[in-house]
Amino acid sequence: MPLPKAELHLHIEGTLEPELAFALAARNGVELPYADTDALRTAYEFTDLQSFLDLYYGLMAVLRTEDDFADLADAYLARAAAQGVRHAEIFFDPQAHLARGVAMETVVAGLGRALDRSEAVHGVSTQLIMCFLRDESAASALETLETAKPYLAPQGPIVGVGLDSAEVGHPPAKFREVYEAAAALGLRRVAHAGEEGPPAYITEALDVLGAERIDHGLRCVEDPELVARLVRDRVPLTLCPLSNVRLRAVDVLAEHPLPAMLDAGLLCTVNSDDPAYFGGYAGDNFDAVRVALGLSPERLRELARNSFLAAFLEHDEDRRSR
Ligand code: ES4
Ligand code: ZN
Repeated sequence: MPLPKAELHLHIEGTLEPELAFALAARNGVELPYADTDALRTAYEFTDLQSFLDLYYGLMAVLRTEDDFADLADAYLARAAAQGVRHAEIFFDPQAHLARGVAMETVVAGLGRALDRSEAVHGVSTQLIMCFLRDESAASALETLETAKPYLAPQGPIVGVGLDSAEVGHPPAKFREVYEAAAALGLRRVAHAGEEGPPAYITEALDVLGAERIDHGLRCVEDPELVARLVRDRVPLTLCPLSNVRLRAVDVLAEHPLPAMLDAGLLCTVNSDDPAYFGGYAGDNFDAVRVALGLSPERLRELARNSFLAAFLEHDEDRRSR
């Protein structure tokens, strides 16, 4: 039995397996520039974040209808459930779909259909977090938030905002205004920072964007003062070990700083990021760090416990203190 866990760093578009990509391409009459699923998998030779993103955005061309988004999310939730995921906070990239002429309604209704049945069908509770593409303009992010208004909690499934895509050269402060607007709407706030970008981006995400959780945050280890702050303030980090290896943030998994980060008292969680591209889902990431880093059963339980502590779930203590 896999450890029960929450998945907090998962891009739904990154769960598009080659088999489903080809099935959706056929259904929608989209021509893919790969002969077959093997050829597509062979193309997964990333050298950094940008080379991955180029392939990732290209393959999204097959996602066109509400059914496509529902099938994508349902396939992910089934796989996640099989690996012990009981709660998933799922990212999506609305701008990547709007730019292709796919409406917000299509995306959210499709994802929402799968999410609505998830507890009953897969035993996985869910929330949706919309990410702004940091290599697009701040004005585009604001426009996207406006478009998403009918779909925000509590009426809709979107509980929070995030920030993703190409990090270096696009510091968090660029998105101050849209994060202020999101906070005013009662949305939760997270941001990718310190994946490829410097530790200063993590500090900025906390100070300027009010981020409650940092996605990746790996490069905090370069700044002891920042580590001390993250420990003191119990800021969760959503680490993605297999992603870090595939995108070369670390050379090999055995050199991942996760054990040192846990020893330092950081609230680390282990997640899958883009599992169809990086070689595994949440449980696969747990297994990989267990083997490569020799994590003890206590450490693995700590990681699983951290995932629920860091989730945007209502905790018993919250309820009692009301
Ligand atoms: C992403 Cl690994 C990663 N980093 C930044 N943005 C992303 N979007 C999807 N996967
Ligand atoms: Zn990510």
